[in-house]
Amino acid sequence: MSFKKDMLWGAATAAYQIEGGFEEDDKGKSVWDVFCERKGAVKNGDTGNTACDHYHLLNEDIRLLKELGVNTYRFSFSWPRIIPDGTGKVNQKGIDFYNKLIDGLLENGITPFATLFHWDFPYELDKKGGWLNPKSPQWFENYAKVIADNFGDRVKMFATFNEPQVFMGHGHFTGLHAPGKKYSLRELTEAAFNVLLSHGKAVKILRENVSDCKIGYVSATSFQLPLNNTEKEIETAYNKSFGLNPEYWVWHAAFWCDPVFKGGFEKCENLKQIEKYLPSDYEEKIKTEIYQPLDFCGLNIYNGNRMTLDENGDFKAVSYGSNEPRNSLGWPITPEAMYYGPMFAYRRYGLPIIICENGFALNDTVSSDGLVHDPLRTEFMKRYLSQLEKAQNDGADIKGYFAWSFMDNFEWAEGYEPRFGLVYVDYNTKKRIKKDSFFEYKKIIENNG
Ligand code: IFM
Repeated sequence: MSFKKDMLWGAATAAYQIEGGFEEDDKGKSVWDVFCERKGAVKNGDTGNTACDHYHLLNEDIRLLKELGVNTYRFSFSWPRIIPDGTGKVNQKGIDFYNKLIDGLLENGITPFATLFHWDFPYELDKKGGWLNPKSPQWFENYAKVIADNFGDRVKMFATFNEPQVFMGHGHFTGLHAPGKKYSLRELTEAAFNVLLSHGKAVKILRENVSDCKIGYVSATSFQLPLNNTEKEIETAYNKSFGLNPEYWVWHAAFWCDPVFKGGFEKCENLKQIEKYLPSDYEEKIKTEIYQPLDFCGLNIYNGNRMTLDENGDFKAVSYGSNEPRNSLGWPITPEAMYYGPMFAYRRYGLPIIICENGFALNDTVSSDGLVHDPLRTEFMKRYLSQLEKAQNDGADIKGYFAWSFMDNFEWAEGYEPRFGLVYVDYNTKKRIKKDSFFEYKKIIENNG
């Protein structure tokens, strides 16, 4: 395998999943702090209160990143750590923590890549209606300005949102994630549109206040994967991947990505059913407020849906076999998602592609030799990366790859059981152990493939 010489090789995390220090140094509560207290909300009653204790073990974690050899590290800022009430007074101690992180990364030659929002919404703002409040885009804009003013001299790579599909879909529709809401379709659409407006405002503020920065937006993905690769099948898979299904639109790439990357939804029959919930001037708002020039399209790719054509040449789903391999969360393993995903997204949006997350959950254990042997994770990574290389060779502009995750962490409603890390975390002692995949990924980085 071989990638372009300026390839970004990174590892990713998110604030709530690793930091801990949930009520230290004047941090405000996030919706996740509150959600975890609900009985039965998170498996085994787990919480992110201490998580990996990254808040205190920051220097050790930076040393590990250095040893891993990544040239970039993707982390997220905790909005309520920086602005405890969500708007208003800035918490200097929160700023100090991220300054230590950013300076430590830069001293070690690692480019910081910061996500503004990876799901830990300020609880105080949730009490005011959260994303449903028409003021939410201004709240987010104000937060983005604080980020720009405090870190923009050193952080030059940003993503506004991580996987809006998931924090809206699970947080505000199924109720499985914080804040656990079950909105009506009308409420959901209004809140989702406010998220899109917030994205637009944040991009503008970052551009105005941070010189020479690169800004993107990170989508969850669930691409359709043609089984036989015929031209007709590929076309059908592409169209279906970006089709707007009115019942499931909150999970769809087209709803979340077309306004941001293309400046509007493609006209289709199904759009009519969603339109009734959107503001009457939504097209204008997308063009003037949401659609801001971006530098990259961030994709989180774990798997996709296999498909083929039926005897009439129409779309037909191919189910994933019950005897085929899965990760410990039961997710299918479909390496070809790492080919078709970037190919389809590049074709539609024409922006450089960064794989912002890709990884494999296992119930890793420490062996009697004190080490963690995870050959399946390495195998997974190699198979997916070779598909990414194929996409690059077939013309997609691939700029980077981030392993999810740098270390084991709090997997939201699933708690601590699924482990995605390259570094094992003993949650009792907080001891870190480099897994075999850590060393394998290090070799991949050293060889640029
Ligand atoms: O852990 C999550 C992450 O926060 C968002 N993307 C998917 C990962 C694995 O589920």
